[in-house]
Amino acid sequence: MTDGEIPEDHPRRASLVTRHRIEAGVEAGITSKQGLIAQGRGEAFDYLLGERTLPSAAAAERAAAARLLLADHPVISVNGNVAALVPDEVVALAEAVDADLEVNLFNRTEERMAAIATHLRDHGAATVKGLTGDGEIPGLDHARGTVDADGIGAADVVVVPLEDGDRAAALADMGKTEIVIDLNPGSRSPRTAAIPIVDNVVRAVPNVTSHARDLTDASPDERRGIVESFEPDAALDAAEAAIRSGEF
Ligand code: PTJ
Repeated sequence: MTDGEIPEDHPRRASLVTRHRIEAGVEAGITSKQGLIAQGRGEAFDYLLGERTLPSAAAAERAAAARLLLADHPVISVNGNVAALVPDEVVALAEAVDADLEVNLFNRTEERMAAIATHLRDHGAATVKGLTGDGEIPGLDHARGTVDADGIGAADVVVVPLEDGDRAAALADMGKTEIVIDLNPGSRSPRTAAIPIVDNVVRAVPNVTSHARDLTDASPDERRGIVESFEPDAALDAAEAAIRSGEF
């Protein structure tokens, strides 16, 4: 089944389209089988959040856009789930904020690295980093620690969508500013981030791009003001409160 074959008025259309993309990602050798499980976990949180962008997440998305526009060398990290779910959208975000795209995988194989890089190029990416792997994030004993020296290795701001928490902590230890997208407000990654976005990556990435376009002509002072007025702990608390109360 393709996205187009799922009826427009199906009440669970967004969820079915997302599932289909992840499934197709696994079949194409882009997404790992564990990615299916990660998607299921994310869906459960999305359901509890009402499958919408909370006002606190919208504020985080605007702060993320402002921070990316202020960055000297922003990099968007892409794993197998992100490549399957939002390939056009990450390319558009990279263009809007002049960021690099870098493939970085937990379950790293040369085949998946190459398949994801090709997939991103097919979706319009001019350059895709991550294949050189000549840099290292200290303190990580798995494949996520392998990065490009002139990519994540040299970045001042890194967008980290959907991942396990230890790289997020290691990047923070390197002094990098992290923007994390994760539907679980209790997960270690958003709790480590300067800007945690508790939203589905399929909504979050286009939202950040649209804020970035809106802020194209904003002054550095205005952008800094947006970043400084964002409160990460309050955003995480608001997401947790929304889940606990069940009130949408
Ligand atoms: O492609 P690889 O090899 O790098 O592997 C990627 C996965 C995602 C399999 C790997 O990083 C992993 O196992 O991650 P975890 O530990 O399952 O964490 C994934 C986090 O992302 C969880 O906190 C989920 O709630 C969250 N998540 C899942 N789907 C989405 C999401 N957050 C936002 N949008 C989603 N669609």
